[in-house]
Amino acid sequence: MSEYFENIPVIPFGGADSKDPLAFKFYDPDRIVMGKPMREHLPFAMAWWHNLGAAGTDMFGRDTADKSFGAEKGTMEHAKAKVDAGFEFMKKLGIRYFCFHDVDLVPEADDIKETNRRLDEISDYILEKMKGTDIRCLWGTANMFSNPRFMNGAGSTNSADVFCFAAAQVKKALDLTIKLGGRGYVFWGGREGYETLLNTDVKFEQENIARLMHLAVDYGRSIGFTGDFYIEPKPKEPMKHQYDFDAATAIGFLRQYGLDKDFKMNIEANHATLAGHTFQHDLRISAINGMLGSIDANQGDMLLGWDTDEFPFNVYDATMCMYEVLKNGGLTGGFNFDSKNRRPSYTQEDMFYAYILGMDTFALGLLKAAALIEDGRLDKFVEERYASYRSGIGAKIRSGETTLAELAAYADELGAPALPGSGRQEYLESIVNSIFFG
Ligand code: XLS
Ligand code: NI
Ligand code: NI
Repeated sequence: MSEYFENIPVIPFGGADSKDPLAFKFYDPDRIVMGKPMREHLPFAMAWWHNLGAAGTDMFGRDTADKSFGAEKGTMEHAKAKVDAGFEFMKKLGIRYFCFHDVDLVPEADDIKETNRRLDEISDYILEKMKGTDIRCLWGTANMFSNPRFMNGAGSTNSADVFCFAAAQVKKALDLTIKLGGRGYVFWGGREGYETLLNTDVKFEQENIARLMHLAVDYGRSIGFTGDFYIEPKPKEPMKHQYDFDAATAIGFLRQYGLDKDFKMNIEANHATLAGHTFQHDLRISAINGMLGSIDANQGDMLLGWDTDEFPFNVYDATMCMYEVLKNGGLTGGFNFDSKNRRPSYTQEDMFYAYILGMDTFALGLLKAAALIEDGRLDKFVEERYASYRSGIGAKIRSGETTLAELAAYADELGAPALPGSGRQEYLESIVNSIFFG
């Protein structure tokens, strides 16, 4: 088949007033924002698993969408049809990156040698497709959570044999990532956690996860991988408790085991909210630790307690995300739409509408975040808020040139401090609204 999405044109930029559902309203790749074209601010990626794989199945019902792309599922012919459809999709939307798990690319065989042979075949095929395009891999990863062998985890498994299979998959997925020009390699520890502490040696398991990561770094560097490794934190699901709970926990883990030079965070919006944080919180924590690497762009549902992986629609959240990204000087990674259509949005058009929504939401977020920064009132307020540390006793505290006794003496003399100044939250929120809608 030469074209899979026959009724879909190359998606143009139509502008905010456009009523064309198959046009971007805000994503204008060439538009310059703070000195750089939008496309460079927003390296968007297609998630192979959701876009070419997920077909609407949930716990209560089977597929609603047809993702066969004209081939029989579970065959190499289907794997290749997915490549063809995926590249057509990315080209039509102007998306320059994709992300994959090993078993998103080919059907897994019973024997790992055969799976790896299939992976060689499909990656040759993808390389061919990449020729003459600027489409590259953003990051690759190994699926170490679907196969029953990983029921007790991969790095954290109680079985040394399973640990070896995890190592084998990481090795192969790293080979593929490098072959496809990947910028990064992700560890999402879906089953690296526990259901009950009654059967779990947490210290042992965490040491082994770190061991697997060290082995991956050593191997990756030895074959010339210069990109970043990422941890993608998530607090739970499928396990009751996942060790990479949130950015702060994952960063502490990386430092404890000497992995912090090679790893950064891949922050997923829906994971941050599952951890009881805002998306912006986990981005900020990563950024201030020099570890904001990449983003899984999606959103959750306030009323549902799991990873619903919705396409990002919330412009406030996207704006605060882009605010963090701009302040971080960009990302070494990109924006992977780890998002899926809702089950009743099962047509081909819906696949495009979803990406148009997501890309427009982040384009709007970029524009509004740039406006917030250029306006300057938020930055100025924050700067002034800490002014008491710029001179006198405050400056001494910051430079470490004081003692607890000196500070106590200072407090004695003062008797009581003045109240520390209003936080002005409502005023600041109204600035944000005026920038959004003014
Ligand atoms: C699942 C994760 C997963 C990772 C890649 O919740 O988001 O899709 O992004 O393994
Ligand atoms: Ni997720
Ligand atoms: Ni993800």
